Order: sequence, then structure tokens, then C-alpha cells
Amino acid sequence: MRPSRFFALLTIVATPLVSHAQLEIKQQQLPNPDNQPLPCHPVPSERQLLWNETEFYAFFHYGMNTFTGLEWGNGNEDETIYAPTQKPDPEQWLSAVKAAGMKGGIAVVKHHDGFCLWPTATTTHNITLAGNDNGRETNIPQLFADAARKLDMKYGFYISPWDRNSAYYGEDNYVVDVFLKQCEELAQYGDDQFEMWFDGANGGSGYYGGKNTTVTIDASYYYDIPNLRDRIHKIAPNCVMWGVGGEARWIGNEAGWAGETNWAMMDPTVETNAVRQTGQENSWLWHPGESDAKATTSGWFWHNGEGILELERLFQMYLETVGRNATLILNCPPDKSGHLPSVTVKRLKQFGDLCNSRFAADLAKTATIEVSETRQPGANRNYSATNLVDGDKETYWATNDATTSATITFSWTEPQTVRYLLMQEYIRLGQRIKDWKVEYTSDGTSWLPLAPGIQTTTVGYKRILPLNGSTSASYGDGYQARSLRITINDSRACPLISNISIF
Ligand code: FUL
Repeated sequence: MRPSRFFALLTIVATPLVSHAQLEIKQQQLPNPDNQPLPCHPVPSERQLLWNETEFYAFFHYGMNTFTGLEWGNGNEDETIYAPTQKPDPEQWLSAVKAAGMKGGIAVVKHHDGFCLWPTATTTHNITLAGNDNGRETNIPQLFADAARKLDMKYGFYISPWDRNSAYYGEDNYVVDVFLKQCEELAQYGDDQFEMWFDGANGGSGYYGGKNTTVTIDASYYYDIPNLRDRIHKIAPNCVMWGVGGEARWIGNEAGWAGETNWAMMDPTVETNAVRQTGQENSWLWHPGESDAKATTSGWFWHNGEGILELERLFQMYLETVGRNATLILNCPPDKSGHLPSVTVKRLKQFGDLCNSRFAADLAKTATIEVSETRQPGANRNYSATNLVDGDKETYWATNDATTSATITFSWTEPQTVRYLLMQEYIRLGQRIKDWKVEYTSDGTSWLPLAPGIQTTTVGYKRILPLNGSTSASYGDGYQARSLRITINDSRACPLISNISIF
């Protein structure tokens, strides 16, 4: 090649189509008649936003282990062991959790033992060979999806990538002919699914079609996740692929708590539980946290003598997950009859009643609101403080671009008893707030701090602060507030808040 042609080619290759500086100028020049703030990246996808709004939903661990008493079956269990004493009733499961205020549920339809609760074409290890008609004739994912639609709830399925029954596990054809096909079969039960749950567990050893051996895989590529995502999203576009699927993250513990500081961003290649619990302020990926926890006292699956957690413990979990910018998936295992036991049903109803009474009258709605600054309105959009209390998730209060600190003060003519503060950022444009505090005054002059000992750093999709600083005994006598003041000390970009409630 002649040198001049070589250098010409090099110049073309070395010149980026649009430099960063040019891109910024272009963005600023875009017409913006509504004066909308620019996104503060990364931002959630539409399906991640919808998923976040589900907030609190149930896990139903039910299957072969319910009958063997194991937590992790080996994969060699005879199909006839699965023999529900009554016809399993997913509508009963979902009705019970709806009474607790949950907005949906995920049914485990294949655990690590590989037994499938639907008549799959991929393996004979499924309900068609169950021990009785109750088992053989109950297609769990089908009934679960039907019940969710009837009850106006969201639904999805847990399908274990690890399969201790399959002779092919560890080879390519397990992924192509078994796992991906099973996921596709499940997607066919409804294009309105909100989440598929892919557990990371892989204990290695198992029956594996009689090999009784140990198989190790590298989950970072073995399950062909990009292909899985594409195939499922073609069928169910709003279905978030959880865990191994890479669209939402495990919160790093199974005890029902997220970090007080909790960013929705995280680099998924960082694998420490400490980072999963807090996320990362400066990460490149929107990777929000979900906390999986048990409502009962022993297993994920129901066992003889299974008890249910105390009401206040459940409420604490709620505050430490939903109240800390994570979603909560709370496990409520059906028993051998294929129903939730009556103690579970009763506790769930009590929990719903407790939440309804503690979060009853929203005092923010009756307050006068004063803010230190309000963003300049646009032609068809304003950013005023009334947006904080209008119940519309698409409106928000904002400051001007250059302002990253602000105060919002709620005042009443008479002192009010306050116990909880709930705040929500408008996360469609990114999670921003990184340092804030809350205070109150009862005499109108001296301000006292609230939520002692709690890190008031992040907010995110939802933050609920117990104002006495205790998540385990949060109710108490409350505080007599004539005014309550929120001070935002620092934010990654101008703060955008869609909702504030005070109870
Ligand atoms: C874990 C699994 O190994 C447990 O059996 C359970 O399904 C839990 C929700 O996830 O990693």
C-alpha cells in the first residue's frame, strides 16, 4: 500500500464518528421546550422500571422437595413421590399474598432436582409421571398464570439452570435442548410475565441421569444468557431475567435486608456480597437489587413443623428491603396438599392489615410545602413541589441543572404525629441523591434530627425511613412535628423527586 493511502486510512480509522465533546454540545442543542433534565446515566430499561414497581411479591417453593423433605434434591427421585394430597391451588397462594399487599408472585416450577411441574417435552422427569391424579392433572405454571391474571397480579417462574437430573448437564446440548427450551416453554404461558428467576446455585454433585458424579460449569458463559434473553424477550418483552439472567441482582444475603446505602447500579462482574448489598454509585450498569427471604422458620420448601415469622419481624424485613431501594420476594411455601397452610394465610392477612394501618393517612398531602428552589418550568411541564404529593409517578419536583442541594419543608397548622418518611426519586432519569437528612420542629424554631443512626445517603426508587431510627421497633410514640424538613446535601445531578409521603 502507498504510504499516503495508508495514512489516509489510518486517519479515518482513528477519527471517532462523533467525539464526546461534540455529543454533549449536540445534546444541549436538542430542542427541549419542556426544560426536562438530561438523564444521569445509567438509567433503567422500560422493563426494569415496570419490574421495580412490583416492589413486594411472593416466592412459592413447591415441588419434589415438598414430598421428600429435602431442600436440594439429588435428581434421582422417583416421579411418583410427587403426589399432592389435594389438587394444588395456585389461586389460593396468590390470593393469600395479595392480602399481605404483595403485587405478584414467582412460582418455582423446576428446582435443582430437575423435576418439572408442567408437561415439558424436554424430559420425562415431570408431572405426567406423578404418583396421583392431583399431581398428574395440575399444570402449575398454567394455573399460576391464569390465577395471576384473574387477581390482577404480576407473575413469573423460577427455573433452575442447575439440573441434577439431566444426563446432559455440563454439555452444550443441555443448554440448547433442555434449558433454553424449558425457558421458552414457560414463556409460552404468558407474554405478560414480569420476571424469570435464575438461581446461581451449582453444587456440582448429582445423579445426572445415573452418572452420579460431579459436574462443574462456568456460569459466566455456559448458559448462553444473551441468547436466552433474546429468545424470551421476543415472547415476553417485559420479563426481567433475574440473577444469572443479568437484568436484576441478588442483594447478597437471604435474610431480608439491603444496605442502607443502596444504588441501583452495579458492575455484575464484581462478586462480593458487600457490594451486592450497596450497589455502586459510579458503575456503568443499571442492575437493581432484589432481596429473597423466607416468611417461614426453616426451609425454602415446606417441612414438617414449619413455623411462620412474627409480624414485627416481617415488617422489619419490609422496611429493610422495599424501604431501602430493593424489591422483596418473600417465600411462602405450600404444603403437601398444594395449599398454603392456614397459619401462613392468617399471618399474611395480619401483615397486610398492619401495613394498611401504619401507612394509612398520608400527612404530606395535608401539609404546606416550601422548597428552596424549583426548576424553571417548560411549555408543557412544571417541576413544582405539588408534584411531590399528586400521586402521579410521571410528575416530579426538580431543581435547576446547576443545583445539587436543596431543602423541602412540610408544615402543618397543628403538630402532627409522624413515624415514617417515604421518598421516591424519578429513576427513569437515573438515581441521583447521595447525601440527605431529615429534621423536625415542634415549636417552629428549634430543629431536631430524625432517624438517628441511619445512613441517609441514597433514596432510589423507594426509601422508607423509620423516624425513630429503629427498623425492629419502628412504630413507637412518634414525634410531634409542626414542620418536617428534608435537606438534600449532595446529588449526582439535580435531584428529581416524584413522591414524598409522611405517616
Ligand atoms: C438458592 C437455592 O439454592 C435455594 O434452594 C432456593 O431456591 C433459594 C431461593 O435460592 O440459591
